[in-house]
Amino acid sequence: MKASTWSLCTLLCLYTWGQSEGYSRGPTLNRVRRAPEETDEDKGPKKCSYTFLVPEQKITGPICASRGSSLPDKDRVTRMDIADVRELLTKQRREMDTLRLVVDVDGNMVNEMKLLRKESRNMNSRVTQLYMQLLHEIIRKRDNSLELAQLEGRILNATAEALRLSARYKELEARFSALAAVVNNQSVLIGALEERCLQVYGNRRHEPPAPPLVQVVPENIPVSVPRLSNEIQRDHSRSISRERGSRAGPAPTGSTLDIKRPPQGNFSSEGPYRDCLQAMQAGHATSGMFLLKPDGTERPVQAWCEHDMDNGGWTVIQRRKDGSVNFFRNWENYKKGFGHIDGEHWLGLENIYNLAKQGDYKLLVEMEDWMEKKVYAAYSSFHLEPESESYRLRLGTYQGNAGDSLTSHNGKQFTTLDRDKDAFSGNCAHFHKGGWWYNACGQTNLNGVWYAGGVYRSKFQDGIFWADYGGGFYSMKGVRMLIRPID
Ligand SMILES: [Ca+2]
Repeated sequence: MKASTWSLCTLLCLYTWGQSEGYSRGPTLNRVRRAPEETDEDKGPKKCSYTFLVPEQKITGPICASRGSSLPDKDRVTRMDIADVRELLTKQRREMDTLRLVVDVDGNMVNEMKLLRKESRNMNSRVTQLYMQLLHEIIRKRDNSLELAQLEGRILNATAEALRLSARYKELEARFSALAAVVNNQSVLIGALEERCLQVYGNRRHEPPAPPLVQVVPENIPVSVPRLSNEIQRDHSRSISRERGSRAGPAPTGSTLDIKRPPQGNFSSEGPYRDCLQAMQAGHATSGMFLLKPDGTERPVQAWCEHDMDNGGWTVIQRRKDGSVNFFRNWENYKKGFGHIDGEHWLGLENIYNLAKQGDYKLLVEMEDWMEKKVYAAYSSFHLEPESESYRLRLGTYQGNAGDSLTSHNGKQFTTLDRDKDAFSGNCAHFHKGGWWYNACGQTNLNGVWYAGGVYRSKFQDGIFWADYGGGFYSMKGVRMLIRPID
């Protein structure tokens, strides 16, 4: 802008100076005007002209114009110049406006650019976030696949272990069979040696042949191989064990069922009832001792009623649990009953006969091995024939998981040491150490000797055995025989 002003000023000065020199050198502004002709004629034919090229500059400041006692030509030139300059100014103002507009537009564009940049930054951060999520997801999946692989490894290990245990179990089973065979052989050997001894020392007396042994390795083997033990829990049982060596056999115990025992704990003084089902129906829902008086009998009998299983109403007719009662007894004892109602006992053949003849009864045999596994054998019907028939056993069909070892005794009479009703040439009660419905002699005797530990070693199978569960040389830890009217 200053440059433009300066140019104009220079122009005006030069013009003024040209006038003052009398156009001696004939300076002319070719754009503006020429000097009057009379002046040119005065000067003669010699003419000289200058051309000033004024750059087009924007003029915004004041324009220097000389006034005063100037010539009319000078005034005219100046006015025209001013008009030119104004036009120039207007033009430049327009340009300025245009530029301002451009600047405004540029400003908007800048703002837009800023917004776009901001948006871009947001997008970038969002993309980064998504990328991190993706990365995290990939890592997580990789971890999952690692865990899956570990789990698969564990399953494979467990399977291998199971196979190994299965093989081990089979091996132990084979060893058990071998040991059982050894036990059998040893029993036979002991018998032979004993016989030899008697022959040598001339002490031999007449001895009835032993009954055949039942199977030693049954279908059902108790959960694990139990320890081999011949320990008998109670002293009186040990005396039986000692007496086993003598050929005469032990004398049976004489005491009968302890009915005079003072009532305690679970004893109910109400009743008597015809059986435990009636006691339960009379409102006694708790298991315990009750007085029962079966139809047609004169004296009540104490019995244990089991109400905590299978709808209740069960009458216990026999129980073994700890070897506290000797079961090697005579006919009279087995007829009347013996033992303790809240512990080991035999309810008595006459009582059982009287109870079961009242209606249709069923029998349940509960057994527990030395691994505390419980099994059972149920018979759809049960009753005994009268004493004149030696309380012959009458059973229905079997159902259960212990195996059916009692059906072979069905229809057999009861045998005790002093009353031989079995099909064997000798007395089964003598070999099996307890009264039972023997055949010759049979697959089970739940009134035998209570041996601790399960497997026992004896010349005869005189434990509490159930051949289909554990075999003839496995003595059960616990047994209960219960009867109940059929629903
Ligand atoms: Ca016999």
